[in-house]
Amino acid sequence: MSNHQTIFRTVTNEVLEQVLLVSVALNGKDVDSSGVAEMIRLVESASGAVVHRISQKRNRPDAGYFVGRGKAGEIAAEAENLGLTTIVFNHNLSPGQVSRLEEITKCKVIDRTELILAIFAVQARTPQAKLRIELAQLGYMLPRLSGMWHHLDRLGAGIGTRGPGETQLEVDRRRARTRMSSLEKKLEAIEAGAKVRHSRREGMFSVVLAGYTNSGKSTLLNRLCDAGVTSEDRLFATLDTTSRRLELPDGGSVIFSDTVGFIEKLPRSLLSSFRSTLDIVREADLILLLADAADPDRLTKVSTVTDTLEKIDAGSIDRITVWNKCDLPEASGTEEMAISALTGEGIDRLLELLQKKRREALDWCSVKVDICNGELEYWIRTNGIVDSFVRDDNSGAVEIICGMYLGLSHLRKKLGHQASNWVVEPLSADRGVREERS
Ligand SMILES: Nc1nc2c(ncn2[C@@H]2O[C@H](COP(=O)(O)OP(=O)(O)OP(=O)(O)O)[C@@H](O)[C@H]2O)c(=O)[nH]1
Ligand SMILES: [Mg+2]
Repeated sequence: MSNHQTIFRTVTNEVLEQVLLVSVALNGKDVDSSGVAEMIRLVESASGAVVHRISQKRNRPDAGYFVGRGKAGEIAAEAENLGLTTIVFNHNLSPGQVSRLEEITKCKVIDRTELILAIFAVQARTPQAKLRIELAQLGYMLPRLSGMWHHLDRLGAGIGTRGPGETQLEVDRRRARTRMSSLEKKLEAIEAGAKVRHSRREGMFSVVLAGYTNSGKSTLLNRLCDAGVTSEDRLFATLDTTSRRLELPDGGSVIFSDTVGFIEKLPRSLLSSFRSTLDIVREADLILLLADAADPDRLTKVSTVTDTLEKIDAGSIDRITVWNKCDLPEASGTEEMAISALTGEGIDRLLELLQKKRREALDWCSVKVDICNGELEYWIRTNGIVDSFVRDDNSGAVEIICGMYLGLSHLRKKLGHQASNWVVEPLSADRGVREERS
C-alpha cells in the first residue's frame, strides 16, 4: 500500500511532479490529440507537468505491458535518460500491467483512473468530499494490493508455507475493508443530515447544472446566485454540491445547484462513492447541460455527459443544452441557447427559459372564493405564483389566477378549511382551461 500512498502524498503536497506521458492509440487509429491534450490538463490539475511524451499505435493492448515488451523497454530507457520517475498512461491498466511496468521502468506508473482519483484527493475540501475520495481510492486499491505484495510473496512462499507477503496482504486487505466500512458509516451519518435539509425544500422546482469538467458550471452559479463558489481553470475544481435559491423575474423561484463535473471514462469507484452527491442530479426537475462552446471537442464531450447522465439514472429528466463561453471567438453552436457566464451575455434569455419551464411545472388554476381572508391569501402566495388577484369591492369575492407548487388538492383542502364557497378551475400554463391531471 505504501507505494500508492506516496503517489497521493506527492500530489497532495502540490509538488510539481515531472511526468512522462504514454499515449496509446488502439484499433489502428491515430493518436487522438484532444485526448492527449486532456491527459496533459489532468496531469496539470494533479499538480504535475508533462515533460515528455511517447506514443504508440497498436491494434489491441498487450496483456503483459499494455504497450508491448519492447516499447516498455524503450519507455524505461527514455525515463532513465531524462531522470524521470513518474509515468502516466492515458488508459486504464490492470494491476498486473502496472506492477510489470513498474518493475521494468523502475518508475511509479499511474493510469488514468489513478490520476483522476489523485486530482479528486487534491481538490477535496469538505469532510464529505474527503471521505468519499478516500473510499474511492480504497475501492480502487483493494484489488491491486495483491500485485503490490507480489514480490514479497515470491520471497517467502513455498509448499505448505504462507509467505510474509501473503500474511501482510491479508492484513492490508482487512485493514482496507475495515476502513471502508467505517468511512461508509461516517458518510451515512453526514448524509442523513443532508436529506433532512433537502426535504425542507420540497415543492421548489430544482434546476441542476451538469456538464463536462471546466465547462463553467460554478461560474454560472456565481453569476446567477452570487454563490461565491470556487471557479478556476482546473479540472475538477468542484467536488461538492452547492444549492442556492434563484429568484425569477415573475416572482417565482427555483433551487439552482452546481455539482461535480464529468469526464470521459469517469472511474466507476468515483461514481459509486459520489452517488449521493449526484442524487441532486437524479432528483432534479430540469438539467441544464452546460457545454463549452469554444471547445473543439464539444460534441464528444456533450455525448460523454449524456452517457454519464444515463449511467447515474438521470437520462430521462428534462434537459436543455446551454452553450457557455460564447464570448470566445472560437465559440460555435451559438444559434441555440448560448450564454457567457463570464460576461453575462444571454443570461436574460436563460432566465426566461427557466421561468417558462418552471411555469409549465406548476398546477395552474383559477380560484373563485366568496371571502379571502389574509391568512388564505398569504398561504396561496407562498405556495404558488399569483398572476392576478382581483377583489370585487361590493361583495368581497375574489378571483385569483395562480400556479401552485404542490398540486391543486392541497389548495382545495386549504379552501375547505378557510372558506364556505369556492370554485377551483384547472388551467394550462398558457391559461387554457384544461383537464385536471390525475
Ligand atoms: N471565456 C469564458 N470563460 C469562462 C466562462 N465561464 C467559465 N469560464 C472559465 O472556465 C474555467 C472553468 O470554470 P468553472 O466555473 O470552474 O467550471 P466548472 O464547470 O465548474 O468546472 P469543474 O468544477 O471543474 O467541473 C474558469 O477559468 C472560468 O473563468 C465564459 O463564459 N467565458
Ligand atoms: Mg465547478
